[in-house]
Amino acid sequence: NPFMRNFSIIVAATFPSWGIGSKGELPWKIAKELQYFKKTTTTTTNDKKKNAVIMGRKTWESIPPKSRPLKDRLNVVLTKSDPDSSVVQSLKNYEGVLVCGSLDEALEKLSSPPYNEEIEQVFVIGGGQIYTVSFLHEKLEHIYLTKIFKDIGCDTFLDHFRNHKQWNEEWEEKECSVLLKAEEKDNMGDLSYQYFQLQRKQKQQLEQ
Ligand code: FOL
Repeated sequence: NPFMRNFSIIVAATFPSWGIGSKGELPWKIAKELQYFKKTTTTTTNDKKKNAVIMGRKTWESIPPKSRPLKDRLNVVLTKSDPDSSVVQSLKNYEGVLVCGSLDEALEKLSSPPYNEEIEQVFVIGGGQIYTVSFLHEKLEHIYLTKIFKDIGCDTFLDHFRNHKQWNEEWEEKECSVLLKAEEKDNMGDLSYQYFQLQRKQKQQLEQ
């Protein structure tokens, strides 16, 4: 579908082990990094528009109940459960949450009225299963990656980067003035992390 819209991924992962989660939660607590997530996914250039965040059902459940739906953003939750199931019914109790059966269905809905006018940017925010599908999608444009330089024990990984060690042949760090560096202490001790923006390399660059 040529009218399907582009989207970005936003993810924080341990580097170089590419862990993203443990026991259904984020395995670290970095308040400033979460603020960066909030700011990046919420900010729009047109103040009449909102962004959309697409997530899997398990990621929805991992967000603290007081923080969900993520405010000032359209929350799109993916589940393969039957529309009549209790999982889907309870999701529909939340106002402004859109439930879809697949990433493609979500992107198609976001490409048609009223969302095509109301929604400015689309972010996939996880988790593991949804990132895997997203990395293979031709409409994926940018990756907002936070590398956390610590080998924290995880049970969920960014399989695409973990398995394709040559991922940096396909993706390049975007030249951007807002490349931020940060260091902060968390409750597990010293932790350093860094924000990256990746974009797909041009065909010509790939052939070199
Ligand atoms: N990407 C990045 N860079 N960092 C993340 O922590 C992250 N987390 C997810 C997806 N992509 C990410 C999924 N997990 C909240 C909690 C977990 C979560 C995503 C979001 C959350 O509570 N967000 C609030 C911020 C609340 C706060 O500042 O304490 C929000 O409004 O976005």
